[in-house]
Amino acid sequence: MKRSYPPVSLIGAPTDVGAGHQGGRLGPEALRIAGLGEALQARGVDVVDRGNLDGPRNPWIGPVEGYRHIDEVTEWNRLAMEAVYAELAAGRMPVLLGGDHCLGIGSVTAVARHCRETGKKLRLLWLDAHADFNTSEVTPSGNIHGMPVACLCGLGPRQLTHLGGNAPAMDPSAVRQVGIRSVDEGEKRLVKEYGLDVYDMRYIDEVGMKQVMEEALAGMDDDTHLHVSFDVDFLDPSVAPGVGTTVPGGPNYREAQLVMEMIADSGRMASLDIMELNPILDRDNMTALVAVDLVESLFGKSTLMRA
Ligand code: NNH
Ligand code: MN
Ligand code: MN
Ligand code: MN
Repeated sequence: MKRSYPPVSLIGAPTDVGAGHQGGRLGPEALRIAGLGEALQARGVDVVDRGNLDGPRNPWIGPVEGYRHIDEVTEWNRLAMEAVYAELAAGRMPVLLGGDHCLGIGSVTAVARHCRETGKKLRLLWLDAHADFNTSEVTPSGNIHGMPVACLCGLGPRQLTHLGGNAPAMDPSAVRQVGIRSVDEGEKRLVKEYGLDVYDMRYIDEVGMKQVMEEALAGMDDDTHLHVSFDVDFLDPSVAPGVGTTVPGGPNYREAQLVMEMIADSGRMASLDIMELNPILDRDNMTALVAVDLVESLFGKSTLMRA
């Protein structure tokens, strides 16, 4: 089936204030150099690049009361939330280019608001090696990129949980996490307590990616808004070395393509984050090129063969 896509707006969020390595702030530019906009245009998608958000610089200091750079994180997320919301309200598909994954707070808070206002059901597909469900009490690092899903579910500092006015921004029952293979000790307890639907690598090994994605995408209908939050460290480090927190044993290139193809086939993706790319840790921009390749599949590149 040939599908047509809504017009896309690329939004750069060049910051690494939520991460434990510097360099993620170069991510948006690396994705542009890898040809993200042109690749989507070549697929017939109407693409506008809104340029970069302009937030505070990375102060590069240690955690205070369990959080690193919380005020800078809050300001970047406020900017991201407003930019993403504006695109959705204009009937466009926002594609947020990180930047570190703390930006998922602003992005998904905006999507959740849009869903409430338009009567859509939110489904959040979190592709990541990590559960990103830490709090200031259990975080091993204080880095807020390890906390966005918790914040979205109402667990975290007020300035982040209430970014959109009320908390929680979303219900944990809307979350599907795929690719998970690094969850911190205290974080595990919280993930269970909140009942997150986690498809970890063990489960992927056992039943295969096809069944995992069928399960993760099940139950959506015409009224579902699917938000895909793609942390590039979801991928195995052999295909995607350019991230700050690599974890061995991730999906290989073909498994990742299948994930993207099945999302494309669902026809429900209405917003997207591409997060955690760190060009300083990359080789010849290869991780950005792989990310662009996968995003092309998200927009139906491979489905032609099956028409
Ligand atoms: N769980 C670790 C932490 O909280 C690492 C998080 N890093 C990520 N998450 N890239 O996706 O610090
Ligand atoms: Mn809409
Ligand atoms: Mn993440
Ligand atoms: Mn991650």
